[in-house]
Amino acid sequence: MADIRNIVILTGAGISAESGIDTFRDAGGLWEQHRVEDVATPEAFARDPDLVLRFYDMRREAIQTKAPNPAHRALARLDREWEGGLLIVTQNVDDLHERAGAERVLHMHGEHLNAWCTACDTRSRWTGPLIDRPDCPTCGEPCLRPDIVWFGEMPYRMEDIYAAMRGAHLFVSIGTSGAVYPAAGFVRDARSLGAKTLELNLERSQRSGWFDETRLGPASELVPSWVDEVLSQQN
Ligand code: BJW
Repeated sequence: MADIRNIVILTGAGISAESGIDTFRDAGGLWEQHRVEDVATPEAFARDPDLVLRFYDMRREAIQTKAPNPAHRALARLDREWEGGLLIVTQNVDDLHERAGAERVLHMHGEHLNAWCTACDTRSRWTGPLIDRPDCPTCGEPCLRPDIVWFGEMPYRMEDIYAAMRGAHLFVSIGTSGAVYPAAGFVRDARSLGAKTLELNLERSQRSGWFDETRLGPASELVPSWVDEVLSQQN
């Protein structure tokens, strides 16, 4: 740890599971109630916008009733206390990292609490429903959609992510199955750029073989103890 200064952390649905937010691919995960291709592609939105808007309205409302868990709080502590570079790249569209107090957070798959106006291309904070086609607060057109990166769309801020990866000494992946690209390939990218790689997950993921080390257990236990370890090396 002594030679580690810059850290990139990738989080996935597993970090929010113990806050009561369903993961995508575990038993009981979201896609069992709604098929991914019915809701998470631009084609699905064009075909059946009411289904997609209702699905996201339901989830936008639900996340606002959830609270950060010890894993989110541990990363927020790391963000406050770590003197080196740090970027928390989250695939999650909830706001639990921010509500725990983390600031160096990048949402590569968008955010439930934003709406994107396809008429004027602005994003607005949005906590209510979209099903009734409210007007965009900027241009007045009723063209708001969830600010979520769907399959086939480009994830956000890839240049910022790769800039952080190029300087990273350690890449840590927390609670993600490694099923969805480009995030699934970050571990391979990080390794080829010279970073050490660590996975924290409830069970082995599709990408476990690509990590230098994998630790298995619930994020609410693994993440606080890893953060203690990292910060104790700094002091
Ligand atoms: C715990 C735990 C606990 C549980 N403690 N752990 C063929 C080959 C390769 C790629 C493609 C291909 N065909 C198409 C593609 C590209 C496509 C893709 O990857 N498809 C795959 C299905 C193959 N990707 C895209 O289209 C992306 N865009 C893109 O590629 O653009 C082009 C590009 C090119 C070059 C560079 C850059 C870009 C866009 C992907 C958008 C993903 N969107 C979603 C839906 C958002 C909508 C919504 O929220 O409703 O984002 S998909 C869904 O999966 C969501 C998640 O962010 C993402 C990842 O899921 P995650 O977080 O890993 O969750 P799970 O459920 O899979 O796993 C949970 C994990 O937690 C498990 O491992 C558990 O063990 C663990 N866990 N409890 C710790 N308590």
